Amino acid sequence: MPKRIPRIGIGGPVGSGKSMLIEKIVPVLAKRGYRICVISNDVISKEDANRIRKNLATEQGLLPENMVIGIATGGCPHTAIREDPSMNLALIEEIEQEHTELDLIILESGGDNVMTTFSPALADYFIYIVDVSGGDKYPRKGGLGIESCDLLVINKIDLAGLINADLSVMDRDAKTLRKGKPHVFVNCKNDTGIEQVVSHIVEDLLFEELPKAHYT
Ligand SMILES: Nc1nc2c(ncn2[C@@H]2O[C@H](COP(=O)(O)OP(=O)(O)OP(=O)(O)O)[C@@H](O)[C@H]2O)c(=O)[nH]1
Ligand SMILES: [Mg+2]
Repeated sequence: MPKRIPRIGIGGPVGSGKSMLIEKIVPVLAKRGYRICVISNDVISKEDANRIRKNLATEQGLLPENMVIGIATGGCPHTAIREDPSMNLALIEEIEQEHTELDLIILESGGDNVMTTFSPALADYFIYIVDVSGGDKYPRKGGLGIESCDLLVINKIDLAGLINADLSVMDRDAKTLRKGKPHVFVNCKNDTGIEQVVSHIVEDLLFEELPKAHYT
């Protein structure tokens, strides 16, 4: 029986920065020695997977090209990660049999609404990412994603001033709503908060600072 490779599920509204967060955390994790596979779910296209592969595999050589896989789910994004995750689970089963060397699988959900969650059968650690451009009423308005995720990422803080989003309000409301579970303010454009996100992943999911070997 192949080992279960730890899995992170990343969900959030359309355009909140799910793919870019992956493009930022993978280099940090890969440089620490973790061997990673990325599965990017999209409703119709495989555009995100192609972009992530080009950036992380082709240009940076941080993982093999075949370790970035696109799934065009064809239906509601949350169906493919919660109600019927069979497409993702079948793919993961194949990966777990053929790539026992892997330390981590990162799953990106297609962009969705505030009720996004991953089936526990699919993801062991759930990152929900919103961006400030929806206004500082998020995270106060809640929703399953914001409330139930293991780590809430509040992205695009560089844009806060442009839309009068008060980060201290978001900080206060995230603390209240999430009852102390962690959140991190991030700017994917200049890497603010990325190390913090990686620290949470290592401390809460991977449990080891320096694993065995590098891919290359
Ligand atoms: N200013 C700013 N732009 C960002 C930041 N993070 C991501 N973006 C931009 O936001 C846009 C959407 O980012 P993606 O990573 O494609 O978002 P996504 O959530 O994967 O989008 P879908 O998968 O299509 O739902 C892109 O144009 C990014 O360049 C950030 O921290 N600041
Ligand atoms: Mg994306």
